[in-house]
Amino acid sequence: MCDVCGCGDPHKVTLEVHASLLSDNDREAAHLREHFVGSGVLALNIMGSPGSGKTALLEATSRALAGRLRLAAVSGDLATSLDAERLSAAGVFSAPITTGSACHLDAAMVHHALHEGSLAAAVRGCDVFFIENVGNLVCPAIYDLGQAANVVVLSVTEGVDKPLKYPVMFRKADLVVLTKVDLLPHLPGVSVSVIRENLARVMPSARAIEVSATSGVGVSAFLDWLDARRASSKRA
Ligand SMILES: Nc1nc2c(ncn2[C@@H]2O[C@H](COP(=O)(O)OP(=O)(O)O)[C@@H](O)[C@H]2O)c(=O)[nH]1
Ligand SMILES: [Mg+2]
Ligand SMILES: [Zn+2]
Ligand SMILES: [Zn+2]
Ligand SMILES: [Zn+2]
Repeated sequence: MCDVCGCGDPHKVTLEVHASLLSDNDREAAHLREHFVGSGVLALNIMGSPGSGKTALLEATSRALAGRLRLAAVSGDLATSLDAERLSAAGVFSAPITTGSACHLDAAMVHHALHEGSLAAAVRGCDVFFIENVGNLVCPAIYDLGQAANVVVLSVTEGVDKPLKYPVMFRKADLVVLTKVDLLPHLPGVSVSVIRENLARVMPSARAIEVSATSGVGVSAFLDWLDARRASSKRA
């Protein structure tokens, strides 16, 4: 799928090339982190499967905040600016990053977007910068984007086993947002307590909240987490 990280063809991208790509990325991510920390912005890497509800969570967050925090975002997808348009309509200053064939965002893509047009000023002046990654539970986990924390969005419609099947992603999560809980009555095979047990098996200190972006249930728990992260970043 991706000829940058080599996930589509392990013969094309050798281990050495891969290691050097990651160290280039780490340098660029360190520079991005200086941007974010220097401007007092909480940068979050929002990851999860396609359709898990990443954009919907950010839309619901913006609506629930009703202007209390200034929000900016980039949305990564292979094609289209649909998510950035949705976020703009929900009151988030947003820009798309179209990756073409890459199945993840890397620090250079985010840095490039940051220095384009009016996004740089918006990010400098915002409280929280959401980096909505390409929908994928594998490759986005290995690219540092200079973020302060990783949020993994996991919808209950994906089944209970995903933490066990994609442990690298969940191990790196600072917060898991279990979304679409309004659909649980229609999913007799899905138990939130089993999802939580599976998260605990792969996450060092599992932290998960339950949200429905559609009904708004649980969005306030995400706002509380945002406030706590902002406070701890400021102290640091
Ligand atoms: N019922 C329900 N549907 C949701 C919820 N969150 C997202 N969706 C729907 O799931 C689909 C994918 O959501 P989207 O935000 O585009 O997912 P993304 O690809 O991860 O950004 C859309 O049709 C949303 O309306 C939720 O909490 N409850
Ligand atoms: Mg999206
Ligand atoms: Zn990949
Ligand atoms: Zn990739
Ligand atoms: Zn720069």
